[in-house]
Amino acid sequence: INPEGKQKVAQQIAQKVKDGDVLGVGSGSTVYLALLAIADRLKTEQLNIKAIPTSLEISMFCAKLGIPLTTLYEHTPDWLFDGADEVDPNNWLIKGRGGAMFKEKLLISSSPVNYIIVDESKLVNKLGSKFPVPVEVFPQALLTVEKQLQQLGAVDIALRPAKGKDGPVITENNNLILDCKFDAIESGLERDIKSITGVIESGLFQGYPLEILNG
Ligand code: DER
Repeated sequence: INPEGKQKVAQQIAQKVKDGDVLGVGSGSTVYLALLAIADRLKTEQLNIKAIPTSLEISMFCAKLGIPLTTLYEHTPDWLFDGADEVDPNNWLIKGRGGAMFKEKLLISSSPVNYIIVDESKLVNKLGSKFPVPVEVFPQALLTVEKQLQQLGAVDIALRPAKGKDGPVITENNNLILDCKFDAIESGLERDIKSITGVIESGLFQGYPLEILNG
């Protein structure tokens, strides 16, 4: 992890903010740095901006920083910034270490411009080499989804455990997360995973219009 790199891209994002922007705001620690940099600008500039958050923790942080919140009911984003766990040479991503990949993908797919802010530790030649692909699953569908993920080539599937409470992580959509390791991630895998009934979303992003900002 390169703190200077993360700080650099955070500043780059803050400099992109214009008066009137509705921002899609992803989740994770790099996004936190970008929000701090944006809040710094708000201290000295009149910027009428709104943030559409992708998680409870981001909503709370924006509120704490005085960055006004809005929702997809009222706006779609003018542009978005978010982090990633892995980026490969195709600009495919693995996201979802933070468990917010449903709203992250919803916002990314509703935003015309998407900046993915990373440091070089996130860049990989082979997607899946450092992180599993998280899959959000309707709880009662767990067994049937697991079987079908294995048929898609998942070689190791783990129910994500909660920290600070017994039992599994429960997402903001009241679902569970299966962390899935694949030996190879080919084109179409995101679509195949999503086509399994009981799968809500995955943290695999293939073919989205993304601009990678690497500190
Ligand atoms: O959970 C997510 O998708 C986050 O964006 C994550 O992948 C990046 O988090 P980081 O900036 O803390 O590494």
